[in-house]
Amino acid sequence: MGKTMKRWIAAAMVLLGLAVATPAAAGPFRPYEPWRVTPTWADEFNGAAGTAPNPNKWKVEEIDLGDHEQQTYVNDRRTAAHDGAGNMVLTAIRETSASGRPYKSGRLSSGFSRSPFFSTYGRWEARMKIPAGQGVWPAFWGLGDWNAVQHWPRVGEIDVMESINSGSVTHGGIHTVAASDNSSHRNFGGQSARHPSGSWANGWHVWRIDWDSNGITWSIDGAAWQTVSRATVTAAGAKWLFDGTRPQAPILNLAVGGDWAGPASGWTSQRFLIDYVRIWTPRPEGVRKW
Ligand SMILES: [Ca+2]
Repeated sequence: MGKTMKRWIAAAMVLLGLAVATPAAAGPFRPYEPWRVTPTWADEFNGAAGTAPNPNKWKVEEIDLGDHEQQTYVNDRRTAAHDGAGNMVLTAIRETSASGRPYKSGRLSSGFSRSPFFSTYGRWEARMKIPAGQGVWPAFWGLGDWNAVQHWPRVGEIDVMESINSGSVTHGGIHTVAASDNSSHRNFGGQSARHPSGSWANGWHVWRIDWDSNGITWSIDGAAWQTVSRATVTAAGAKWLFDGTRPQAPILNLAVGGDWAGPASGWTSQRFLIDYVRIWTPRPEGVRKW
């Protein structure tokens, strides 16, 4: 691709509110070396087959959300349970919910569990087998403390992995607010490389973020594909909501439909498998230098 074309695309991305991954200005990307972080929280999902998510780690949310999503998140072993083989399985099923939505599905949030877990900086990682199909929208992501900041996106959101439909690419980014009014939605991030054989839903993959006070880097299977830096976000007139005072809580869900993915069709059941969620925090001497 020519330099002019690259510049044009970069300009277009800025206009669209998408950050161009430009860590070069602040030095080369350096993910955390393993000894720079220490494990602080994890779920290996080793429960017996058919058992519920650990309530000390996850709240099975029961909620209807907007955006034309077609699922009701229910507390049901059919939509959220261990498989007995080391995985959590979130299943979307075509079955009318009590509120009249055409699908039921599962959503787990650590922030509303019996022992709410929030974390700042470090490494977040999950090994997952995502589904593909029209209208599927699996996600592993983080949300700030909703009880403290009952406003989206001022609460802050980090999407480690989102995939819609075919899963040919996956998405990662942040949602924040404009600095000017502390309210208007701004997002930064983009999509991963296209999977060489067609879909990231073809098997197990590991999605990760490395996060410190200067930015967040996304990777798949150990290969970094995007960095959104604090400097990029603030230079674009948006707030960096992802510092030490605003820890995030991990969430796993399998949404159906919505304005982004479009209405579901062509299937009656879809399974989103999660082998583990592991979170590390930096050792004091381990702050990444950019
Ligand atoms: Ca496991």
